[in-house]
Amino acid sequence: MTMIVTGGAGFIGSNFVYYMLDRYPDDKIICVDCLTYAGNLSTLKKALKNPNFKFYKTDICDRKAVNEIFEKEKPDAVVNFAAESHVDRSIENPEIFLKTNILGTQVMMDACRKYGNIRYHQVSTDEVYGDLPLDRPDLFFTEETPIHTSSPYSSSKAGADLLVLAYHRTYGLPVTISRCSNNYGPYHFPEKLIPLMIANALVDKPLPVYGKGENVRDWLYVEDHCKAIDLIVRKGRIGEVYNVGGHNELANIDIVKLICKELDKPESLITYVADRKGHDMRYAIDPSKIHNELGWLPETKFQDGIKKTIQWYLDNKEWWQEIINGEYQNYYAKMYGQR
Ligand code: NAD
Ligand code: TDX
Repeated sequence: MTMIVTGGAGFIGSNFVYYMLDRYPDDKIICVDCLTYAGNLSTLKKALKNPNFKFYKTDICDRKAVNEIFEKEKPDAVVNFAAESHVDRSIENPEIFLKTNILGTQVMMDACRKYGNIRYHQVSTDEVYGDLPLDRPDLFFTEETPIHTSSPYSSSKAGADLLVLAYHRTYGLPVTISRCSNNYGPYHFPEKLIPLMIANALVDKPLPVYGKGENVRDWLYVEDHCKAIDLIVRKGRIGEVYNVGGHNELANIDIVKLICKELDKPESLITYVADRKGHDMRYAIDPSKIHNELGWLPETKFQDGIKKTIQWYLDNKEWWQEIINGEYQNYYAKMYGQR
């Protein structure tokens, strides 16, 4: 099979590229990524040596360039990871989120239609369901939970999801959607909670916890997400949405304390800062559908996954230090300077 993977130079996309090259040595992976601040070619260094891997530095909104790739590579399937993915950035500047996340999705699906009704998978998020209250631990997101977004980011992802389902119903495009909870693991960009806290703790910088740190996220090791997507692409029912999550809810403050403990750093580094606007309280996925239909279960326990992740950041300092020494400094000063 030849598969186009968009956003393959980012966090989850790159983990997926490596997972697929390893699992299916005869398949071809064509990565399409325009290398925004979040995309990093050094992440794909090993993949670039593999003859079954090809990289195009291309914007998914660029219809002409996307069509040329489809003509040349003749893909059997497309998995769309490419997106603006950071909630805080979407609050500062929503426009690029609407462009990439919605219009980019449209361009990719139009190419799928044009070149033979190609199988299309959309990588979405649990954030499209909004949030759950902290005092109702009995509630979970199912695929039937109404879309009810909070941020420009989640609204753009929800818009894309609706478009994907519309392309299925209107044009018969063979689509699936996965809605996953928070991922963690190697190559996670250090603007996100876990890698940011690891990077700051290692140099004894303050650890900026939003609000009271009570917000809960449902954490999943990135490789478990990759396995779920692979299963859905190969065996999922066309036109369906699958929730992906590991029943692994943790409050932000507990994660930050755990990182301090693992790195032997004092909790006095923790600094409570102004809350995120519209901050979602709790995400929690009910993964029964993907478990019952496709046999998926998360394999990495959080205690093991977080240790592996911290070790990866210790072993790969040059990867993230190069990032935080660049434009990231301006980002950090703007977002955290006066907070
Ligand atoms: P990321 O920000 O680390 O990577 C995004 C990648 O997309 C980057 O390589 C970037 O260069 C590329 N990209 C952005 N705009 C592009 C464009 N216009 N054309 C081509 N490439 C473009 O994101 P991530 O955390 O790896 O998330 C990947 C996908 O998974 C996103 O769709 C996100 O919404 C979804 N998701 C993420 C999580 C999570 O916890 N990180 C959870 C659920 C779903
Ligand atoms: O400095 C911080 N301090 C802090 O308290 C940062 C960066 C985050 N937080 C909090 C906000 C959230 O409650 O930590 C939690 C996690 O924040 P993020 O890492 O920004 O992730 P989140 O907003 O939950 O969104 C992530 O999961 C769903 C991804 O970034 C999305 O792309 C995905 O769809």
